Amino acid sequence: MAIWLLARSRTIIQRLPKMMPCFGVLYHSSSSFHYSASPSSSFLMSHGPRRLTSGTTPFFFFFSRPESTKAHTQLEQLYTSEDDDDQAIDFPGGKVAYTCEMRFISESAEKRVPCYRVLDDNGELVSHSNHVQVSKEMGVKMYTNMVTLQIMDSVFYELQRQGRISFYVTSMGEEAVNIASAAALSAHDVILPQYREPGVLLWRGFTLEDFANQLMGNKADFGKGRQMPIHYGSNSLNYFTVSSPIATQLPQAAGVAYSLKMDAKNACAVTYFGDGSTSEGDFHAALNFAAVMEAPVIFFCRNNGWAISTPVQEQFRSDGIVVKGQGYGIRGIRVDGNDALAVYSAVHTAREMAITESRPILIEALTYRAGHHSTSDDSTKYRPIHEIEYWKMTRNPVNRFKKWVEKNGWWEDKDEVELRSSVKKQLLEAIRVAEKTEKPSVEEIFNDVYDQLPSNLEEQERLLRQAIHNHPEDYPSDVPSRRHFPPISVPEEYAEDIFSVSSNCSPSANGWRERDSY
Ligand SMILES: Cc1ncc(C[n+]2csc(CCOP(=O)(O)OP(=O)(O)O)c2C)c(N)n1
Repeated sequence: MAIWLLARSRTIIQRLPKMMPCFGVLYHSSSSFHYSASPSSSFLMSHGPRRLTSGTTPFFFFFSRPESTKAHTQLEQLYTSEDDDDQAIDFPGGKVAYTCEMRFISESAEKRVPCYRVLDDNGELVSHSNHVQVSKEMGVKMYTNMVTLQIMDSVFYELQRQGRISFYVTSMGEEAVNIASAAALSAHDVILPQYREPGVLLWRGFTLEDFANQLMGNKADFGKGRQMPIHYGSNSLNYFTVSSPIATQLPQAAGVAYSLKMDAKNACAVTYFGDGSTSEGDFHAALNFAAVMEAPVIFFCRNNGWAISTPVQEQFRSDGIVVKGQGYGIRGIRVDGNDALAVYSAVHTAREMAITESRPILIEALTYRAGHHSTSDDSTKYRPIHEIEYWKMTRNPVNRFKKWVEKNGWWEDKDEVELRSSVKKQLLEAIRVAEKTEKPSVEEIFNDVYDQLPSNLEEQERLLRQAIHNHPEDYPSDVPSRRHFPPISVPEEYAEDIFSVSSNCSPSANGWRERDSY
């Protein structure tokens, strides 16, 4: 009887989703790695997370989880056969077949995972290429953005060499990765970047003035001058601010994606990172969390061969990054990152899958960091110049895409000349204005974290102002100081260090506070 009851209750639970859709519905979708269907994007809206409320009853949250995202059912299909049911261990997470063979799983597959491409090096469509169509308008916009990014890189890099900004990072060689991936997304998708994806922000509408303001750390910078150059961010463009510690953006992206899913948004989170970032614990935590929570997030890895001076051969022993997805139950694809059409197609399709099937997707884009790591680096010290030249010339993603738009009759030499001269002009003007714009005032360093400034920060602010007053030659002259402070009282041990330098400036003299700007 007890067994019958147990069996019966199991059947009822299994059938519940069909009887009561609010308990979640089982959907059929392909669990293979080949994806060709284009499911409706309204799927999540109609079948996404549901919240039931009924009078005074408590809240219940139910998520309809597409069958294909359940790792245990996938594993069951992989590792068990229906014939030898009694030859399997019924383990939490699914049955596992027994074997009498002592066989260790190989550390690598016989063949490396192939790389999906659409265009060959001459910008010709490869035969039988399976890709998402790109209109003339889209193709031209992608190309002009790639060129704009190239020009930004060369001009801002020079600016740093001239000492007019303190630091810069180029995206040279990764223009297709930047622009084509951005083009395949919706403006509602939330971006959690590393630092080598300014093209995504450019595509979304961050202006040349916005870039110049951030690099100069002036009053118009959205970050109020608090960050090093290249730490861009924009609330309105759904672009999280770049943070220096690598890979921290990955678990955050899993969380953002989970929140988008809870709100049944027709959007996903997209996070970018380099091959080096996959050695951080955050990469592994993020993938596992996203897989288990079925979070709609695209993990976009720019495998550009190098993490500063560490080549990928010294970074990991796996077949790149794409295979790591499988270890966590995440679908993935390896794509030619220098082929804009392949990147566009892969991201476009990944986005559909992530949202409609509520699942994470891992994309590994094979590309090359054709510039130095940053303006603090000289990459010729650790890699051969001919390797850099090969990627810059033969495998250049911008040239390859240009050939394709030209072959389509969408682009001519005169368009190229006009575009390059107009972008350069706009950029130089943006820099001229940004350079003249006043810096944010000193108090901005202390604002926006606490509602009420705690006493220790108040004290730090006073000390900073004092230091600026005592050493004005070490601080920019265009930093205004507005906040008025009551007379300072400083503990004796600080007083000696800070105030001994200037005789006419003591805590009680207070003369320095009357200056308007430093
Ligand atoms: C947690 C952390 N460790 C180390 C660093 C120093 N660091 C800055 S960039 C970088 C290399 C990152 O390489 P990769 O992720 O491959 O990106 P790429 O620069 O190649 O685009 C390292 C180690 C850091 N910023 N944060």
